[in-house]
Amino acid sequence: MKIFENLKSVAQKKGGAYFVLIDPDTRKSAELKDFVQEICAQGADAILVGGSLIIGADFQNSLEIVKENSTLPIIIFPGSLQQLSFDADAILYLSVISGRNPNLLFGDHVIAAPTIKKMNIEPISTGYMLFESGQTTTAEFMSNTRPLPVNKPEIAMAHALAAQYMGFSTVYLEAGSGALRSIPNQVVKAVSSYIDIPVIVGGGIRTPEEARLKSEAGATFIVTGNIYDDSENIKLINEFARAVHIKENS
Ligand code: 1GP
Repeated sequence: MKIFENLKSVAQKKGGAYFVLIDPDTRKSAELKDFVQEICAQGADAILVGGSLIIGADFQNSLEIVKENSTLPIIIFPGSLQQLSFDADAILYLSVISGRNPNLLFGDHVIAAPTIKKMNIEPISTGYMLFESGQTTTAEFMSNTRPLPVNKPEIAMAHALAAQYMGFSTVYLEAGSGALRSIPNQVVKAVSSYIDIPVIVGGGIRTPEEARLKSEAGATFIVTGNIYDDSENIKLINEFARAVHIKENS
């Protein structure tokens, strides 16, 4: 558990840690190289790679480029069993606990486990909780599950606590990539203060201020991805990182 333990220490020290998600479909090789270098130079804490549905990109090829250009931990955020690579340091070993799709609760995991062991990448057991966020997201559609309501924090709290009791290392509160609305701060707060394992929050976070409020609400790790589809925004990585690192920049 070296990678995840280190990231928890980073978050503890800085008041939160910031992850940038790379969807391999969104960048050509040359742009990907520059993007990875910017993520590292501008103070993010880890790189996630993956997508609910990858259509055009070659996952392994993208991972190679990320690895060649990164000084940060590289964590696969898998949308499917096809998204595995020797070039990652770790993988979010996701169970979609907000839903009741058996393969995504404990099915694909059985198929992937021997490969993950062979590849020697660190599995980070993650209770993945999809929330409704204003419209159907790719994650929701592809997982064939119903998202959690945002106006009933007690349901989310019970799911997260069950995840902790079952031994998950973390829970991921997910609004879905490009979500109209990110996870409400009061839901982040309700869940984070109710459980003892770290909370990852992502989906639809568009400004550093929004990221800071989630960090202040108790999120341990903040993820953004979509915002950088517009290359103009890449210069904002440092602002996001500083916003999440609330202990260093209060
Ligand atoms: C999606 O939580 C991540 O799985 C990031 O979401 O792309 O909306 O930032 P965005």
